[in-house]
Amino acid sequence: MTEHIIDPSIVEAENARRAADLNVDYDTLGERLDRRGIDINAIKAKVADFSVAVPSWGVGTGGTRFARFPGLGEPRDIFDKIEDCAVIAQLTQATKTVSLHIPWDKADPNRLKQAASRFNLGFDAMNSNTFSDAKGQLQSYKFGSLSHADAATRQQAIEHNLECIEIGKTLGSRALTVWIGDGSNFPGQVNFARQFEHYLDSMKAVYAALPDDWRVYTEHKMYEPAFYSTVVQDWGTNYIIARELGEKAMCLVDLGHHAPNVNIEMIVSRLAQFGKLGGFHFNDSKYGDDDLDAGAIDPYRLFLVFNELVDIETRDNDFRPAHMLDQSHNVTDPIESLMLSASDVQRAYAQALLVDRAGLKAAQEGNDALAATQALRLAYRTDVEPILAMARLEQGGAIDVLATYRAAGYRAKVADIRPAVEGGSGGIV
Ligand SMILES: [Mn+2]
Repeated sequence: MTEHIIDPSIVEAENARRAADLNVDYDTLGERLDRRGIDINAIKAKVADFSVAVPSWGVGTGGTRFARFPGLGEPRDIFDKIEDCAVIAQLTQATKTVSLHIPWDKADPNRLKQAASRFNLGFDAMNSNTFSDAKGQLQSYKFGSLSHADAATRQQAIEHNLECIEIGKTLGSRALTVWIGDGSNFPGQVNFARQFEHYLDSMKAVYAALPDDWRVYTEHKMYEPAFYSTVVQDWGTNYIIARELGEKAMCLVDLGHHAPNVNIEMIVSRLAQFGKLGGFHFNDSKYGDDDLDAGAIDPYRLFLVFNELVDIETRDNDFRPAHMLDQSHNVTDPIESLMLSASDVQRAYAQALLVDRAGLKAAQEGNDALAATQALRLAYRTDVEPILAMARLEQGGAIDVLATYRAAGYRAKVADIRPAVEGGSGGIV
C-alpha cells in the first residue's frame, strides 16, 4: 500500500470545498470542446497518464554563484528528498519518478529502492556528476573530466559513469544522463578537435557498459561553467555524439541551455525527425540558463515545444521521450515551485492535444499563415485547468495543489525535525 506523507483527510477536506465548482467548470469546458469535436475525457485520460520526473536536487534550495539563502526544513539527505518528492507526487499525481544525482545522492541502493517504493515512486534517469570534485577523489575535474587532457582523469570520469549505471540497475532506472562542464575559458587554452576526440572516446567506453534496455542521454549546454568554449555546446554537437555512439544514445534538450531567441521547438522537431530526441529538462529562462520555474517566463514557448511533441506522437506510437524538471529555486519553497511546474508542463501538453491537427495541416498546405497560427493560438488560449484538476482529483491528488500543500503545513512540520542548514555558501544545487 502506498504511504502518504500528507494526511489524506486534509486533501479530502480541501477537495470537498472545491469539488462542486470543479464539476461545473469541467462540464462547461467539456461542452465547449465538444463543439470543436474534442472529447474532454480522452484529453483527461492522456493528461492523467503524463508524468514528469522530479530531480532530487530540485527539492533543496538553490543559489547563485553569489550566495545561497537556505530555506526552512531543507532535506538533510536523499531520504528526506524522497519524502519531499512523495509530497509532490501525492498532491499533483503528475510526478511518478525521481531522478538521482551521483555522488550527491549516494546511499545503499537497496535502501533507496525501499524508501521510494513506500510512496510508489520509481527512479528515472541516473545523473552522473563529473563537474565538481567529490571528497577524496584522486584526480581533479578543474580542467575537465571525460575530455580531460590527462588519461587518468578521463578514466576516473568513465568509471564514475559506470558506477552510476550499476547503481541505476539496482534501482530499476533505465537511463543515464551525462552532462559535463568541460570546455575552456581562454582562446587557445584547448585544441577543440583533440578535446572532442577525448570526449567521444570516453563516452564510447561508457556506452559499451549500457544494458540493452537502457538509454544514454547526452545534454548540451551553450556555456557555463566554461565561458569561452564548451565541449557539448549545442544540439548539432549533441546530434553528432548520439550518431557516433549508437542506437541507445539520444539527445537531451534542456530548455535553458540555448542562446536567447533560439527556436527550441524547431530543434525538437529536427532531433525527433532523425530519431535522436531522447528527452527534456523543463525549466524557463529570461537571460541565460536561469533555471526558473517551467512556464514562468514564456508559457507559449513551452506550449510550442509540446505542440511538436504531440505532432510527433500522432505519427509515431513508440515515441516516449523522458520528461524531467531541472530548475533551481532561490526565492520559493522548492516543493511549491516543483508542484506548479509539473502542472504547467502538463498544461502545455493538454493545450497541445487540443490543436486541430487536420485544420493546421490544411492551413499549412494552403499557405494560409494566419489560419495556421490561429489554430495554435486557439488551443493555447483554452483554459485547461479543469482537465488537470479533474485528473488529479480522480487519482487522489489535490484540486488546488498549492492551497492544499499550505493547508497541510508540511514545511513547518519538517522545519521542526530538520535542523537549519548554514547559509552563505555559493553555488547552485
Ligand atoms: Mn539540465
